[in-house]
Amino acid sequence: MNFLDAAFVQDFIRMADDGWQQGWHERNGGNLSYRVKAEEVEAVRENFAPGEWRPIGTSVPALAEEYFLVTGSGKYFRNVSIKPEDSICMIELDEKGENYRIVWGLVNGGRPTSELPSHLMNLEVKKLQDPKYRVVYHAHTPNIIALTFVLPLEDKVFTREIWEMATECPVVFPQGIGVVPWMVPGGREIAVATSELMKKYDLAIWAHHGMFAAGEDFDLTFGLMHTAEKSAEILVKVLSMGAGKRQTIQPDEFRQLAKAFKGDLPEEFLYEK
Ligand code: 2HA
Ligand code: ZN
Repeated sequence: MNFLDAAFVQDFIRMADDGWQQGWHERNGGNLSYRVKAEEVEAVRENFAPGEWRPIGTSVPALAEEYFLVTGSGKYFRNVSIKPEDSICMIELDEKGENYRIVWGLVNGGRPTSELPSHLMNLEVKKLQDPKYRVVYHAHTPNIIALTFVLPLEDKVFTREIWEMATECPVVFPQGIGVVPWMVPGGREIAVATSELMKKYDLAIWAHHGMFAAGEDFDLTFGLMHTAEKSAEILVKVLSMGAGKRQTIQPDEFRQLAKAFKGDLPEEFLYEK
């Protein structure tokens, strides 16, 4: 099968384009990765032209010998649907999970996303918890970023505030949201901090930078990012009106919501303000 005809490749490209259309991917901002299923690898294997092994910059033994579709470093989300073979690549990991090689894509040269350590460490944490998780998405979502300048950089504050601004939020991400303080992007240190939070959450905010989302498929992961960012937009509007909140969803109402949706909302986020 032609690589670009594969459904998982088409779905990846559509998600990148959806993110671009949301305005979350200025220039080369943001990155996307997908842990490819074994049968999907076999369906496109005839297209592979393996390159040289290179270090990942971290170690992800639980992902050894797996394949990933990822955006390229310095590449623009704007171009993913226009010239995918130049903008994205498929990589294979070695038997230790310490090196990768490109097997398809980036036809004009280049490397996988600068955030490859964060993507792979997050995908590893998620796979170990639940093998159904396959997608990790990083976007520069402006309203979440704006809030990192005015709210305390605490999981419990961001979770509660984002939950309050849209009733669907606690239903969509009942585990909450983690917050990483400002750190230098692109390396192992921020990857370790993010993957620690991913043990508890599906969403992690990078202060003054953006957000990471993890999910089972493209729709769920994009939907998660979209839902949190929309709720942040509502909070930005409310704060901008200057009067503060006259009324909001109360702790007991969150408990009723949890009951109605047969879920569980951790009490740590339902404190009295
Ligand atoms: O430029 O978003 O975090 C890609 C990024 C780095
Ligand atoms: Zn970024």
